Amino acid sequence: MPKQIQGQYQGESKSLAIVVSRFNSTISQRLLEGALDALNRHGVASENINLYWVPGAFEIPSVVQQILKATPPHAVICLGAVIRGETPHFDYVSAEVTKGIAQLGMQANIPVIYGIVTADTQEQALDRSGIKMGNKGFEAAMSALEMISLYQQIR
Ligand code: INI
Repeated sequence: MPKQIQGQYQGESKSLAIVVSRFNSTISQRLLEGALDALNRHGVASENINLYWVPGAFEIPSVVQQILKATPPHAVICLGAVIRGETPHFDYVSAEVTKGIAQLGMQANIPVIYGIVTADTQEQALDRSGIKMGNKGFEAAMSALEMISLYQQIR
């Protein structure tokens, strides 16, 4: 039987940074509520959560980079919504934020969690932020706790 290593959902004495974009704020506010709910239910003290607001999803990676350089928490959760609409802006913004978060996650010693909803329509985005298909913010926070624990076990 192989030794199996997996993360636990243990929030006590864990510190988290949440970087959330104001663009499409109806959605990002819901993602934030989901994330805070998950963290609260798993024992993360609210004074151990720092919330950073940025104008749009494009700005998320650069702020995460600053957080990583300053005093890194146990994990960073990135939340935002990129909606296709009718401009090619969607493709640029969604590609950059996705690539940026992935690169930072690879370089950092802490988990950097991708909680960005990318959707064709606002309705689809709402579905993924608590209406029909779960809340991606809640899921991102759960992933953060699991990954913190997994990183600690690897060390
Ligand atoms: N920012 C988002 O977070 N979501 C979007 O859907 C979006 N679209 O499609 O334009 C968006 N654009 C703004 C962008 O993130 C930057 O804030 C802006 O370009 C300034 O750098």
